Amino acid sequence: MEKISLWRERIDKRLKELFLPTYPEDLASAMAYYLFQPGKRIRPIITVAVAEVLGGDEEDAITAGCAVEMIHNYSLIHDDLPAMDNDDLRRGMPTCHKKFGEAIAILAGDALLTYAFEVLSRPKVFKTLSPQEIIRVIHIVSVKSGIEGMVGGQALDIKRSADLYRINLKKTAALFEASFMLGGVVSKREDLIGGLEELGRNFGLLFQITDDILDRDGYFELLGEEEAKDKAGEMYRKVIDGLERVFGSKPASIKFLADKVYNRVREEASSP
Ligand code: GRG
Repeated sequence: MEKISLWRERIDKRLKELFLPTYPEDLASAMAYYLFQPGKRIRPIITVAVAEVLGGDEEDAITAGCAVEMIHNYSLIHDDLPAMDNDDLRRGMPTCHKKFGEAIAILAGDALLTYAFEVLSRPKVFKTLSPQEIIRVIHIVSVKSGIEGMVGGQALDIKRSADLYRINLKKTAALFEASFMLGGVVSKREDLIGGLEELGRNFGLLFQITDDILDRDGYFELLGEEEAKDKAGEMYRKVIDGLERVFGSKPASIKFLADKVYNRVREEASSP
């Protein structure tokens, strides 16, 4: 979809404008390493897609989404570390700690997380948001990325101390909840925030289940291929039904994103 490619280009451009660190050189390079690799940018794309449907300022949505993208990339740096998944490759390239060493990779993750909040609170970074709305953005991003959200989910995952649903709800879906909710805040539609949060939750769970099916772990291991695919179908339908409930229609751009995520396993199903 043409519009989504254009949003992705604008997100990449805005990330470059917002990202200013240059010193210490190795730390700045390690922070930039994942952030400027060609990721899908699905989280900021969701924020701008929601804002477009609700009449919010797209550039402000992109800015808020860029902060979430920084947090997403910090989480990948830390997730790849020897103390966590101990991965050598990410997106087909050496992981951050393989390239820069473990200590710098830890610090790069820390600095990218902190930098997201520096960006969100930077003077005049938003054109249309009041100070209260900016605090609302910061609060949503904090809650969804911290102990109540992604970091809490990662801890549950490491300890295997909750069921897969609860782990995924926090580890993966929380940042998607933030992405949908931020589109609502930028559009000054506080009345829709609960619905957007639920939509983000279901979208995030769909994203994680399809990822598990492709990687043959998580839900794939727990339920087997057929049931995991049924579960993905169930989550997809929840997303599509949620669109109608929240927006009163099925916005083509958001439906396109849900289709793209779900099609990853639909196509899988038809491949030998
Ligand atoms: C270390 C605090 C901390 C959290 C880690 C994101 C995460 C939590 C772990 C990564 C491993 C994993 C399977 C996460 C589930 C979410 C997921 C599939 C992330 C990958 O996101 P994509 O596909 O990545 O959007 P790109 O490369 O497109 O940016």
